[in-house]
Amino acid sequence: MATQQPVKVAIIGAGYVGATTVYALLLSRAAAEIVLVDIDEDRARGEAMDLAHAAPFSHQTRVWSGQYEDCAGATVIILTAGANQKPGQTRTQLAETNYNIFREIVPRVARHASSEAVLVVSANPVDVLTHAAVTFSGFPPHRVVGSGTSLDSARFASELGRRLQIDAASIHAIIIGEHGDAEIPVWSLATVSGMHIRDYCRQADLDFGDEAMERCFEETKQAAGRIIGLKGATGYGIAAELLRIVQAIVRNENTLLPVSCVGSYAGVDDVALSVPRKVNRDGCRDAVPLLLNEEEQKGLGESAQKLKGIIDSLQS
Ligand code: 6V0
Repeated sequence: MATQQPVKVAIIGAGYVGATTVYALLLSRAAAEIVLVDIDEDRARGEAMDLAHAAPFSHQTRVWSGQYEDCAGATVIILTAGANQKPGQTRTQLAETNYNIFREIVPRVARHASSEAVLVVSANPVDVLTHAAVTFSGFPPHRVVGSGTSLDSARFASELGRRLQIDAASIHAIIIGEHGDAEIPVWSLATVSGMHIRDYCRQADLDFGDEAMERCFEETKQAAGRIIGLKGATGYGIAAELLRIVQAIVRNENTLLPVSCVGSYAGVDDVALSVPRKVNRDGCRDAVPLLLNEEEQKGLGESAQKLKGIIDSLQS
């Protein structure tokens, strides 16, 4: 049996998401070494010291703050540097600021990353920045994985679970498209125990019609904005999602996750958005050929057009 190399993860951006993600990786024993890089070196150093003190209670993980050259040898490099949403702001309003940050940081990461490293993008707007990370790194698109709508999908399954009183883990329900206002709930493929949600509700004598479905999706879509309104930022959900993506990569799992990747969608070329893809040591090469209904297919096209417009305007 081949011996596994100890896993090194680099995280660019030692803010709320970066530090919380290290904490999740640490407690899950997902890496042997984690390096934090930030323009604010004191913040990175402070977070690394604080986090290192959690290691003796969990796992011999080396957590430290470093420079871009320390991305060398990392299996996964998470890009989460940049401005975050303020209350009332949309993700796309962050585009220009964070695109310019990516223009600066991604070539520096790429210069030192190994040819097998996978970049994982979570800074917002995540689809636009996943595309930017491919452009500025020169990596093949499948080696740049955007966190995309995995978190929205988790929120969607949780919201459905809450309403149907079923553990979210037992519900298959995904959101695809933009991680943002143009995201699409794939109701046509949402199932409980292999039964379509509507069939399940009919059999179980539950009242869950069009209006309830609409409200369920609206709750899901508004969740991040509500959390930001209440506490200023979101962090735990995305950190858990990033942990899941890192695990799927380093364990070569072939787990299907709705992640963002540059490709062609609904006839729109060279754009990044989320559909379920196999996540493994190679990144996220294979997309699931989803059987969408007409409305969902139309929504995917609108999402792709919207994102293409933002990407084109930033590139011009
Ligand atoms: P934060 O706590 O302000 O941290 C951002 C960090 O980035 C700070 O430590 C900055 O110093 C650092 N930074 C800024 N510019 C640079 C640079 N040029 N080089 C290196 N480091 C830099 O923000 P937070 O951690 O809350 O959010 C980070 C990003 O993640 C934002 O774009 C959020 O919108 C995004 N999120 C994405 C989510 C998702 O679901 N994909 C969820 C939550 C946040």
